Amino acid sequence: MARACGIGCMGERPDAEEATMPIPTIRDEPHRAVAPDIPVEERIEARLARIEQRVEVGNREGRKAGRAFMIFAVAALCLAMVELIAIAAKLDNTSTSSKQAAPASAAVASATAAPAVTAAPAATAAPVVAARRIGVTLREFAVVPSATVGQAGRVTFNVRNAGAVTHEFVVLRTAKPAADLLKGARADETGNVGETGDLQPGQTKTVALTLKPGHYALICNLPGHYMAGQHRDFTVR
Ligand SMILES: [Cu+2]
Repeated sequence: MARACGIGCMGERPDAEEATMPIPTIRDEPHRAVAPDIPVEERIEARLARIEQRVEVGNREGRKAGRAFMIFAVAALCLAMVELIAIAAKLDNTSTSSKQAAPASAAVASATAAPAVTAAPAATAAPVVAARRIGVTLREFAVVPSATVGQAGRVTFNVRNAGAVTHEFVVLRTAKPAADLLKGARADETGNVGETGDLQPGQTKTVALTLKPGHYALICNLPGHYMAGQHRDFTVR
């Protein structure tokens, strides 16, 4: 009896042969039942074969489901691995960035510390920072700018007469030293690039000038004031 071995023999047949074989259904049974000429043994055998086939179909479906589950499980595992790697990378990044943060803050500390070190000699020496806004104090008989070096371009002079008499503020572009401009009783105003006009005691006026690099003289040219020493050298870089 070829079929007697049952479920255990299923592996003997190749899958391709199984696939082409028609699978009998329960609806076939009444036809067989109305044929009493078929011997009982054969009918049992046929029924066994059908049961076997059904079991096998079930098995195949089960295997398919198993394979699908395996694919799903592998995919899930892959996703989990990818996520784990991503988290590990993120952790690594944060640890390296925190490592980099330390030198960065150290650099900031040194950067802020550096001017403090250089500030001490700068305070004793003449100011060398090219300024765009310069405060100027006028008094008898001096011109006192907050900086003697201006930055080329737009320079704003905020001029205040801190004296007891009227003064003026004149900017001359000249190669000569501010003390060497005397022509008669006053300074030669050749190269005048701007001035405030008369400033009464306590008065303040702002003059914004576009200055090219070079040497300048800041003076008050009211009668006798320049000769009295009311002038100052100024440089634009
Ligand atoms: Cu003056």
